[in-house]
Amino acid sequence: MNHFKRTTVTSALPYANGPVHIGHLAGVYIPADIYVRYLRLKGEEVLFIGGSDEHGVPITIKAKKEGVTPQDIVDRYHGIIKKSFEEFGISFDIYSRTTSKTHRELAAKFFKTIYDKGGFLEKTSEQYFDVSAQQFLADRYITGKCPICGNENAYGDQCEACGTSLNPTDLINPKSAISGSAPVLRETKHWYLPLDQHEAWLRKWILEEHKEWKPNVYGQCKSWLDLGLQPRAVSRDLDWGIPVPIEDAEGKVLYVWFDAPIGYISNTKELLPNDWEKWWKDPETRLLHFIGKDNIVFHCIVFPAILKAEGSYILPDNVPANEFLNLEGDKISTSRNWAVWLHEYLEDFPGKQDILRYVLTANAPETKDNDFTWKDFQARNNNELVAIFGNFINRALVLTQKYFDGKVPIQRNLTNYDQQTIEEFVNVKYEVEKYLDNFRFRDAQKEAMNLARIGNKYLADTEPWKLAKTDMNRVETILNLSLQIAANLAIAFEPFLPFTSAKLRKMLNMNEFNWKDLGSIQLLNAGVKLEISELLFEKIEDEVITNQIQKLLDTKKANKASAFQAHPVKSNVSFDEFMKMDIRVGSVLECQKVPKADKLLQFRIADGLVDRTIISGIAQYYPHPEELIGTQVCFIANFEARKLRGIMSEGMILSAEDADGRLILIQPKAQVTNGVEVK
Ligand code: B3M
Ligand code: ZN
Repeated sequence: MNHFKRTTVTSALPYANGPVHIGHLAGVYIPADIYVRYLRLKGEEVLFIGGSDEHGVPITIKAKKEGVTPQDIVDRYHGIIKKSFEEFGISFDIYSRTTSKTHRELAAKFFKTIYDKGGFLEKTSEQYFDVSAQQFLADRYITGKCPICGNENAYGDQCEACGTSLNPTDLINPKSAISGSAPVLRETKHWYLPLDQHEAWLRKWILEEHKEWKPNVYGQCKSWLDLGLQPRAVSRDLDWGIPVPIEDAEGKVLYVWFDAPIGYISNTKELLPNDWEKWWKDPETRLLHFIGKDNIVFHCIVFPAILKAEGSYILPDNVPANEFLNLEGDKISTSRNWAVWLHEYLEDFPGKQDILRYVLTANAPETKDNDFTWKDFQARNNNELVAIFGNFINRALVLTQKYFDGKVPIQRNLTNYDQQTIEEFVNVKYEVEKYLDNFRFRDAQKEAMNLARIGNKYLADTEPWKLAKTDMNRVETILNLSLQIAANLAIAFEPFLPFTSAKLRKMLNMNEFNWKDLGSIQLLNAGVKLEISELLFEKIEDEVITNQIQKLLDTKKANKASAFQAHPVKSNVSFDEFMKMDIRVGSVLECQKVPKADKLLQFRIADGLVDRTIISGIAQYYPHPEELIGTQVCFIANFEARKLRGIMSEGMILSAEDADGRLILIQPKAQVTNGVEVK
């Protein structure tokens, strides 16, 4: 690690088609910000790059829905997102956007350089074309009947009813979402990044040379690499994006995942027009990408392949991706409005950004998905920030006010107990560093909190208020050391709680501070007058929390009502019609993921007669399919057999769809004979 001269830190560029919520903060922006602040405090050379991702199909769809231009959409949300980040103290050196001129030029130049080197494949394929609108259709612009579950409104890339990922040509009776007409297949030419040709060096680079990457990141890369990489198209037929900069490419733009990561570089260039290259090309620069888990393949495989193909750039040294944050036990979802939006939080909790920062770090989804709950938010505020951190600072300041007129008292002879306390908090520094260096932010923050615990214990054990009657010299030393601990807290918490640290520094009259002073007991000079203290944190009452929970319950209710409206009761069926459907129970003999289809599970079912294979689009809800072996499921035995991803599927397995779209298998509660009917 030491051979690096400087560090370039990037954090994922959020799509500018909606505001940001706590999941974004917890997964990406807070960890990145903590890390950058830590490096800055250490005096290291570091650059923190952010920006909005302003291309891609979802933005065009949103614009169409609202009857405005895509540019209107990104202008609106870029502003909202940028403001939220500022308000939460995310300390970007630049927060720009992928519609900037610098970016359009640089992304085009990237493409051209790779193209000129012969780094792309050119391939013609058949894609759906809307004749009346005279345009090719992005996958999301095609709807039709899902071949798996029969949902009439499946999209060309996915059926949202059964969760299956699809190709547009899988849809039965495809329709254009633009004109409603049936699209036709037409030939179109695109450029592909031949990832298969990059596979060998990627394998070596990741699997052998970066074993230190977080297990969730390394594991995802390994499974992608083990499945074998395929060429990926880097262009699209779309009218929103950066035009493919070569001849004969009319109507074609760069694929959003080609241009977006280049945005990190463009934004650096915009910030430092004459000095950007060393941040991206010097092997002595360490490049780090902070992202969420859904972006791993793009940052660990696709973007490195793009950089390598271009030829003059460094590759990331680490990609500390996080898992997802849930909210009160449910997946955060924009469409279901199941989120705590940052701009709404600020309305409800003005000035309390650090509390959210603290709670999100304490619960960061570092190794697995994690849950945010309002009760936990309250408990962490009341029992940790108020009762431990705030309480210690308040006691140290109030006592100093009382006995020394608010001036830092002198430090006299240290006792053994003082020495012991000092040793403990010097040790905190090394622990915090160790965790921060390994991107373990929750543990780092927990360790920093120990400083306040040590301070509280020190005051409780030494009881200066009792000594004040007999031994004022001793009281001087005790309060001096307590204030030194308070100053240490201001340094240790700067990366985590920047607003609190600034307040505390002001109270303690600390002008200069840096990381290497952490552990020192000479941070404050005797005689310095402290500012009148204000409370750093205040208790959050039950009522406030109940209100937030009620707000979420209301959302849930509204969602349930609209789910019923979205799926009204279908028209009646007669008994005979019902009896036509042959539903039976069978045992799962085998169950595994279908290769290269992240939503599909392949079952082998013992149906009491012969065994049969059934494909079901539930893989994302059953991450350990082997655990289903031996259980019984219900299936439609007389469902017409169909071929899916080259596999004959002979039936349909039944699941219940929860309000949030989650699919849960219908399984008999007691063991029954395989092949019996469900009536
Ligand atoms: N905008 C995806 C996302 O927000 C994408 C990240 C781009 S990083 C270059 O999840
Ligand atoms: Zn479906």
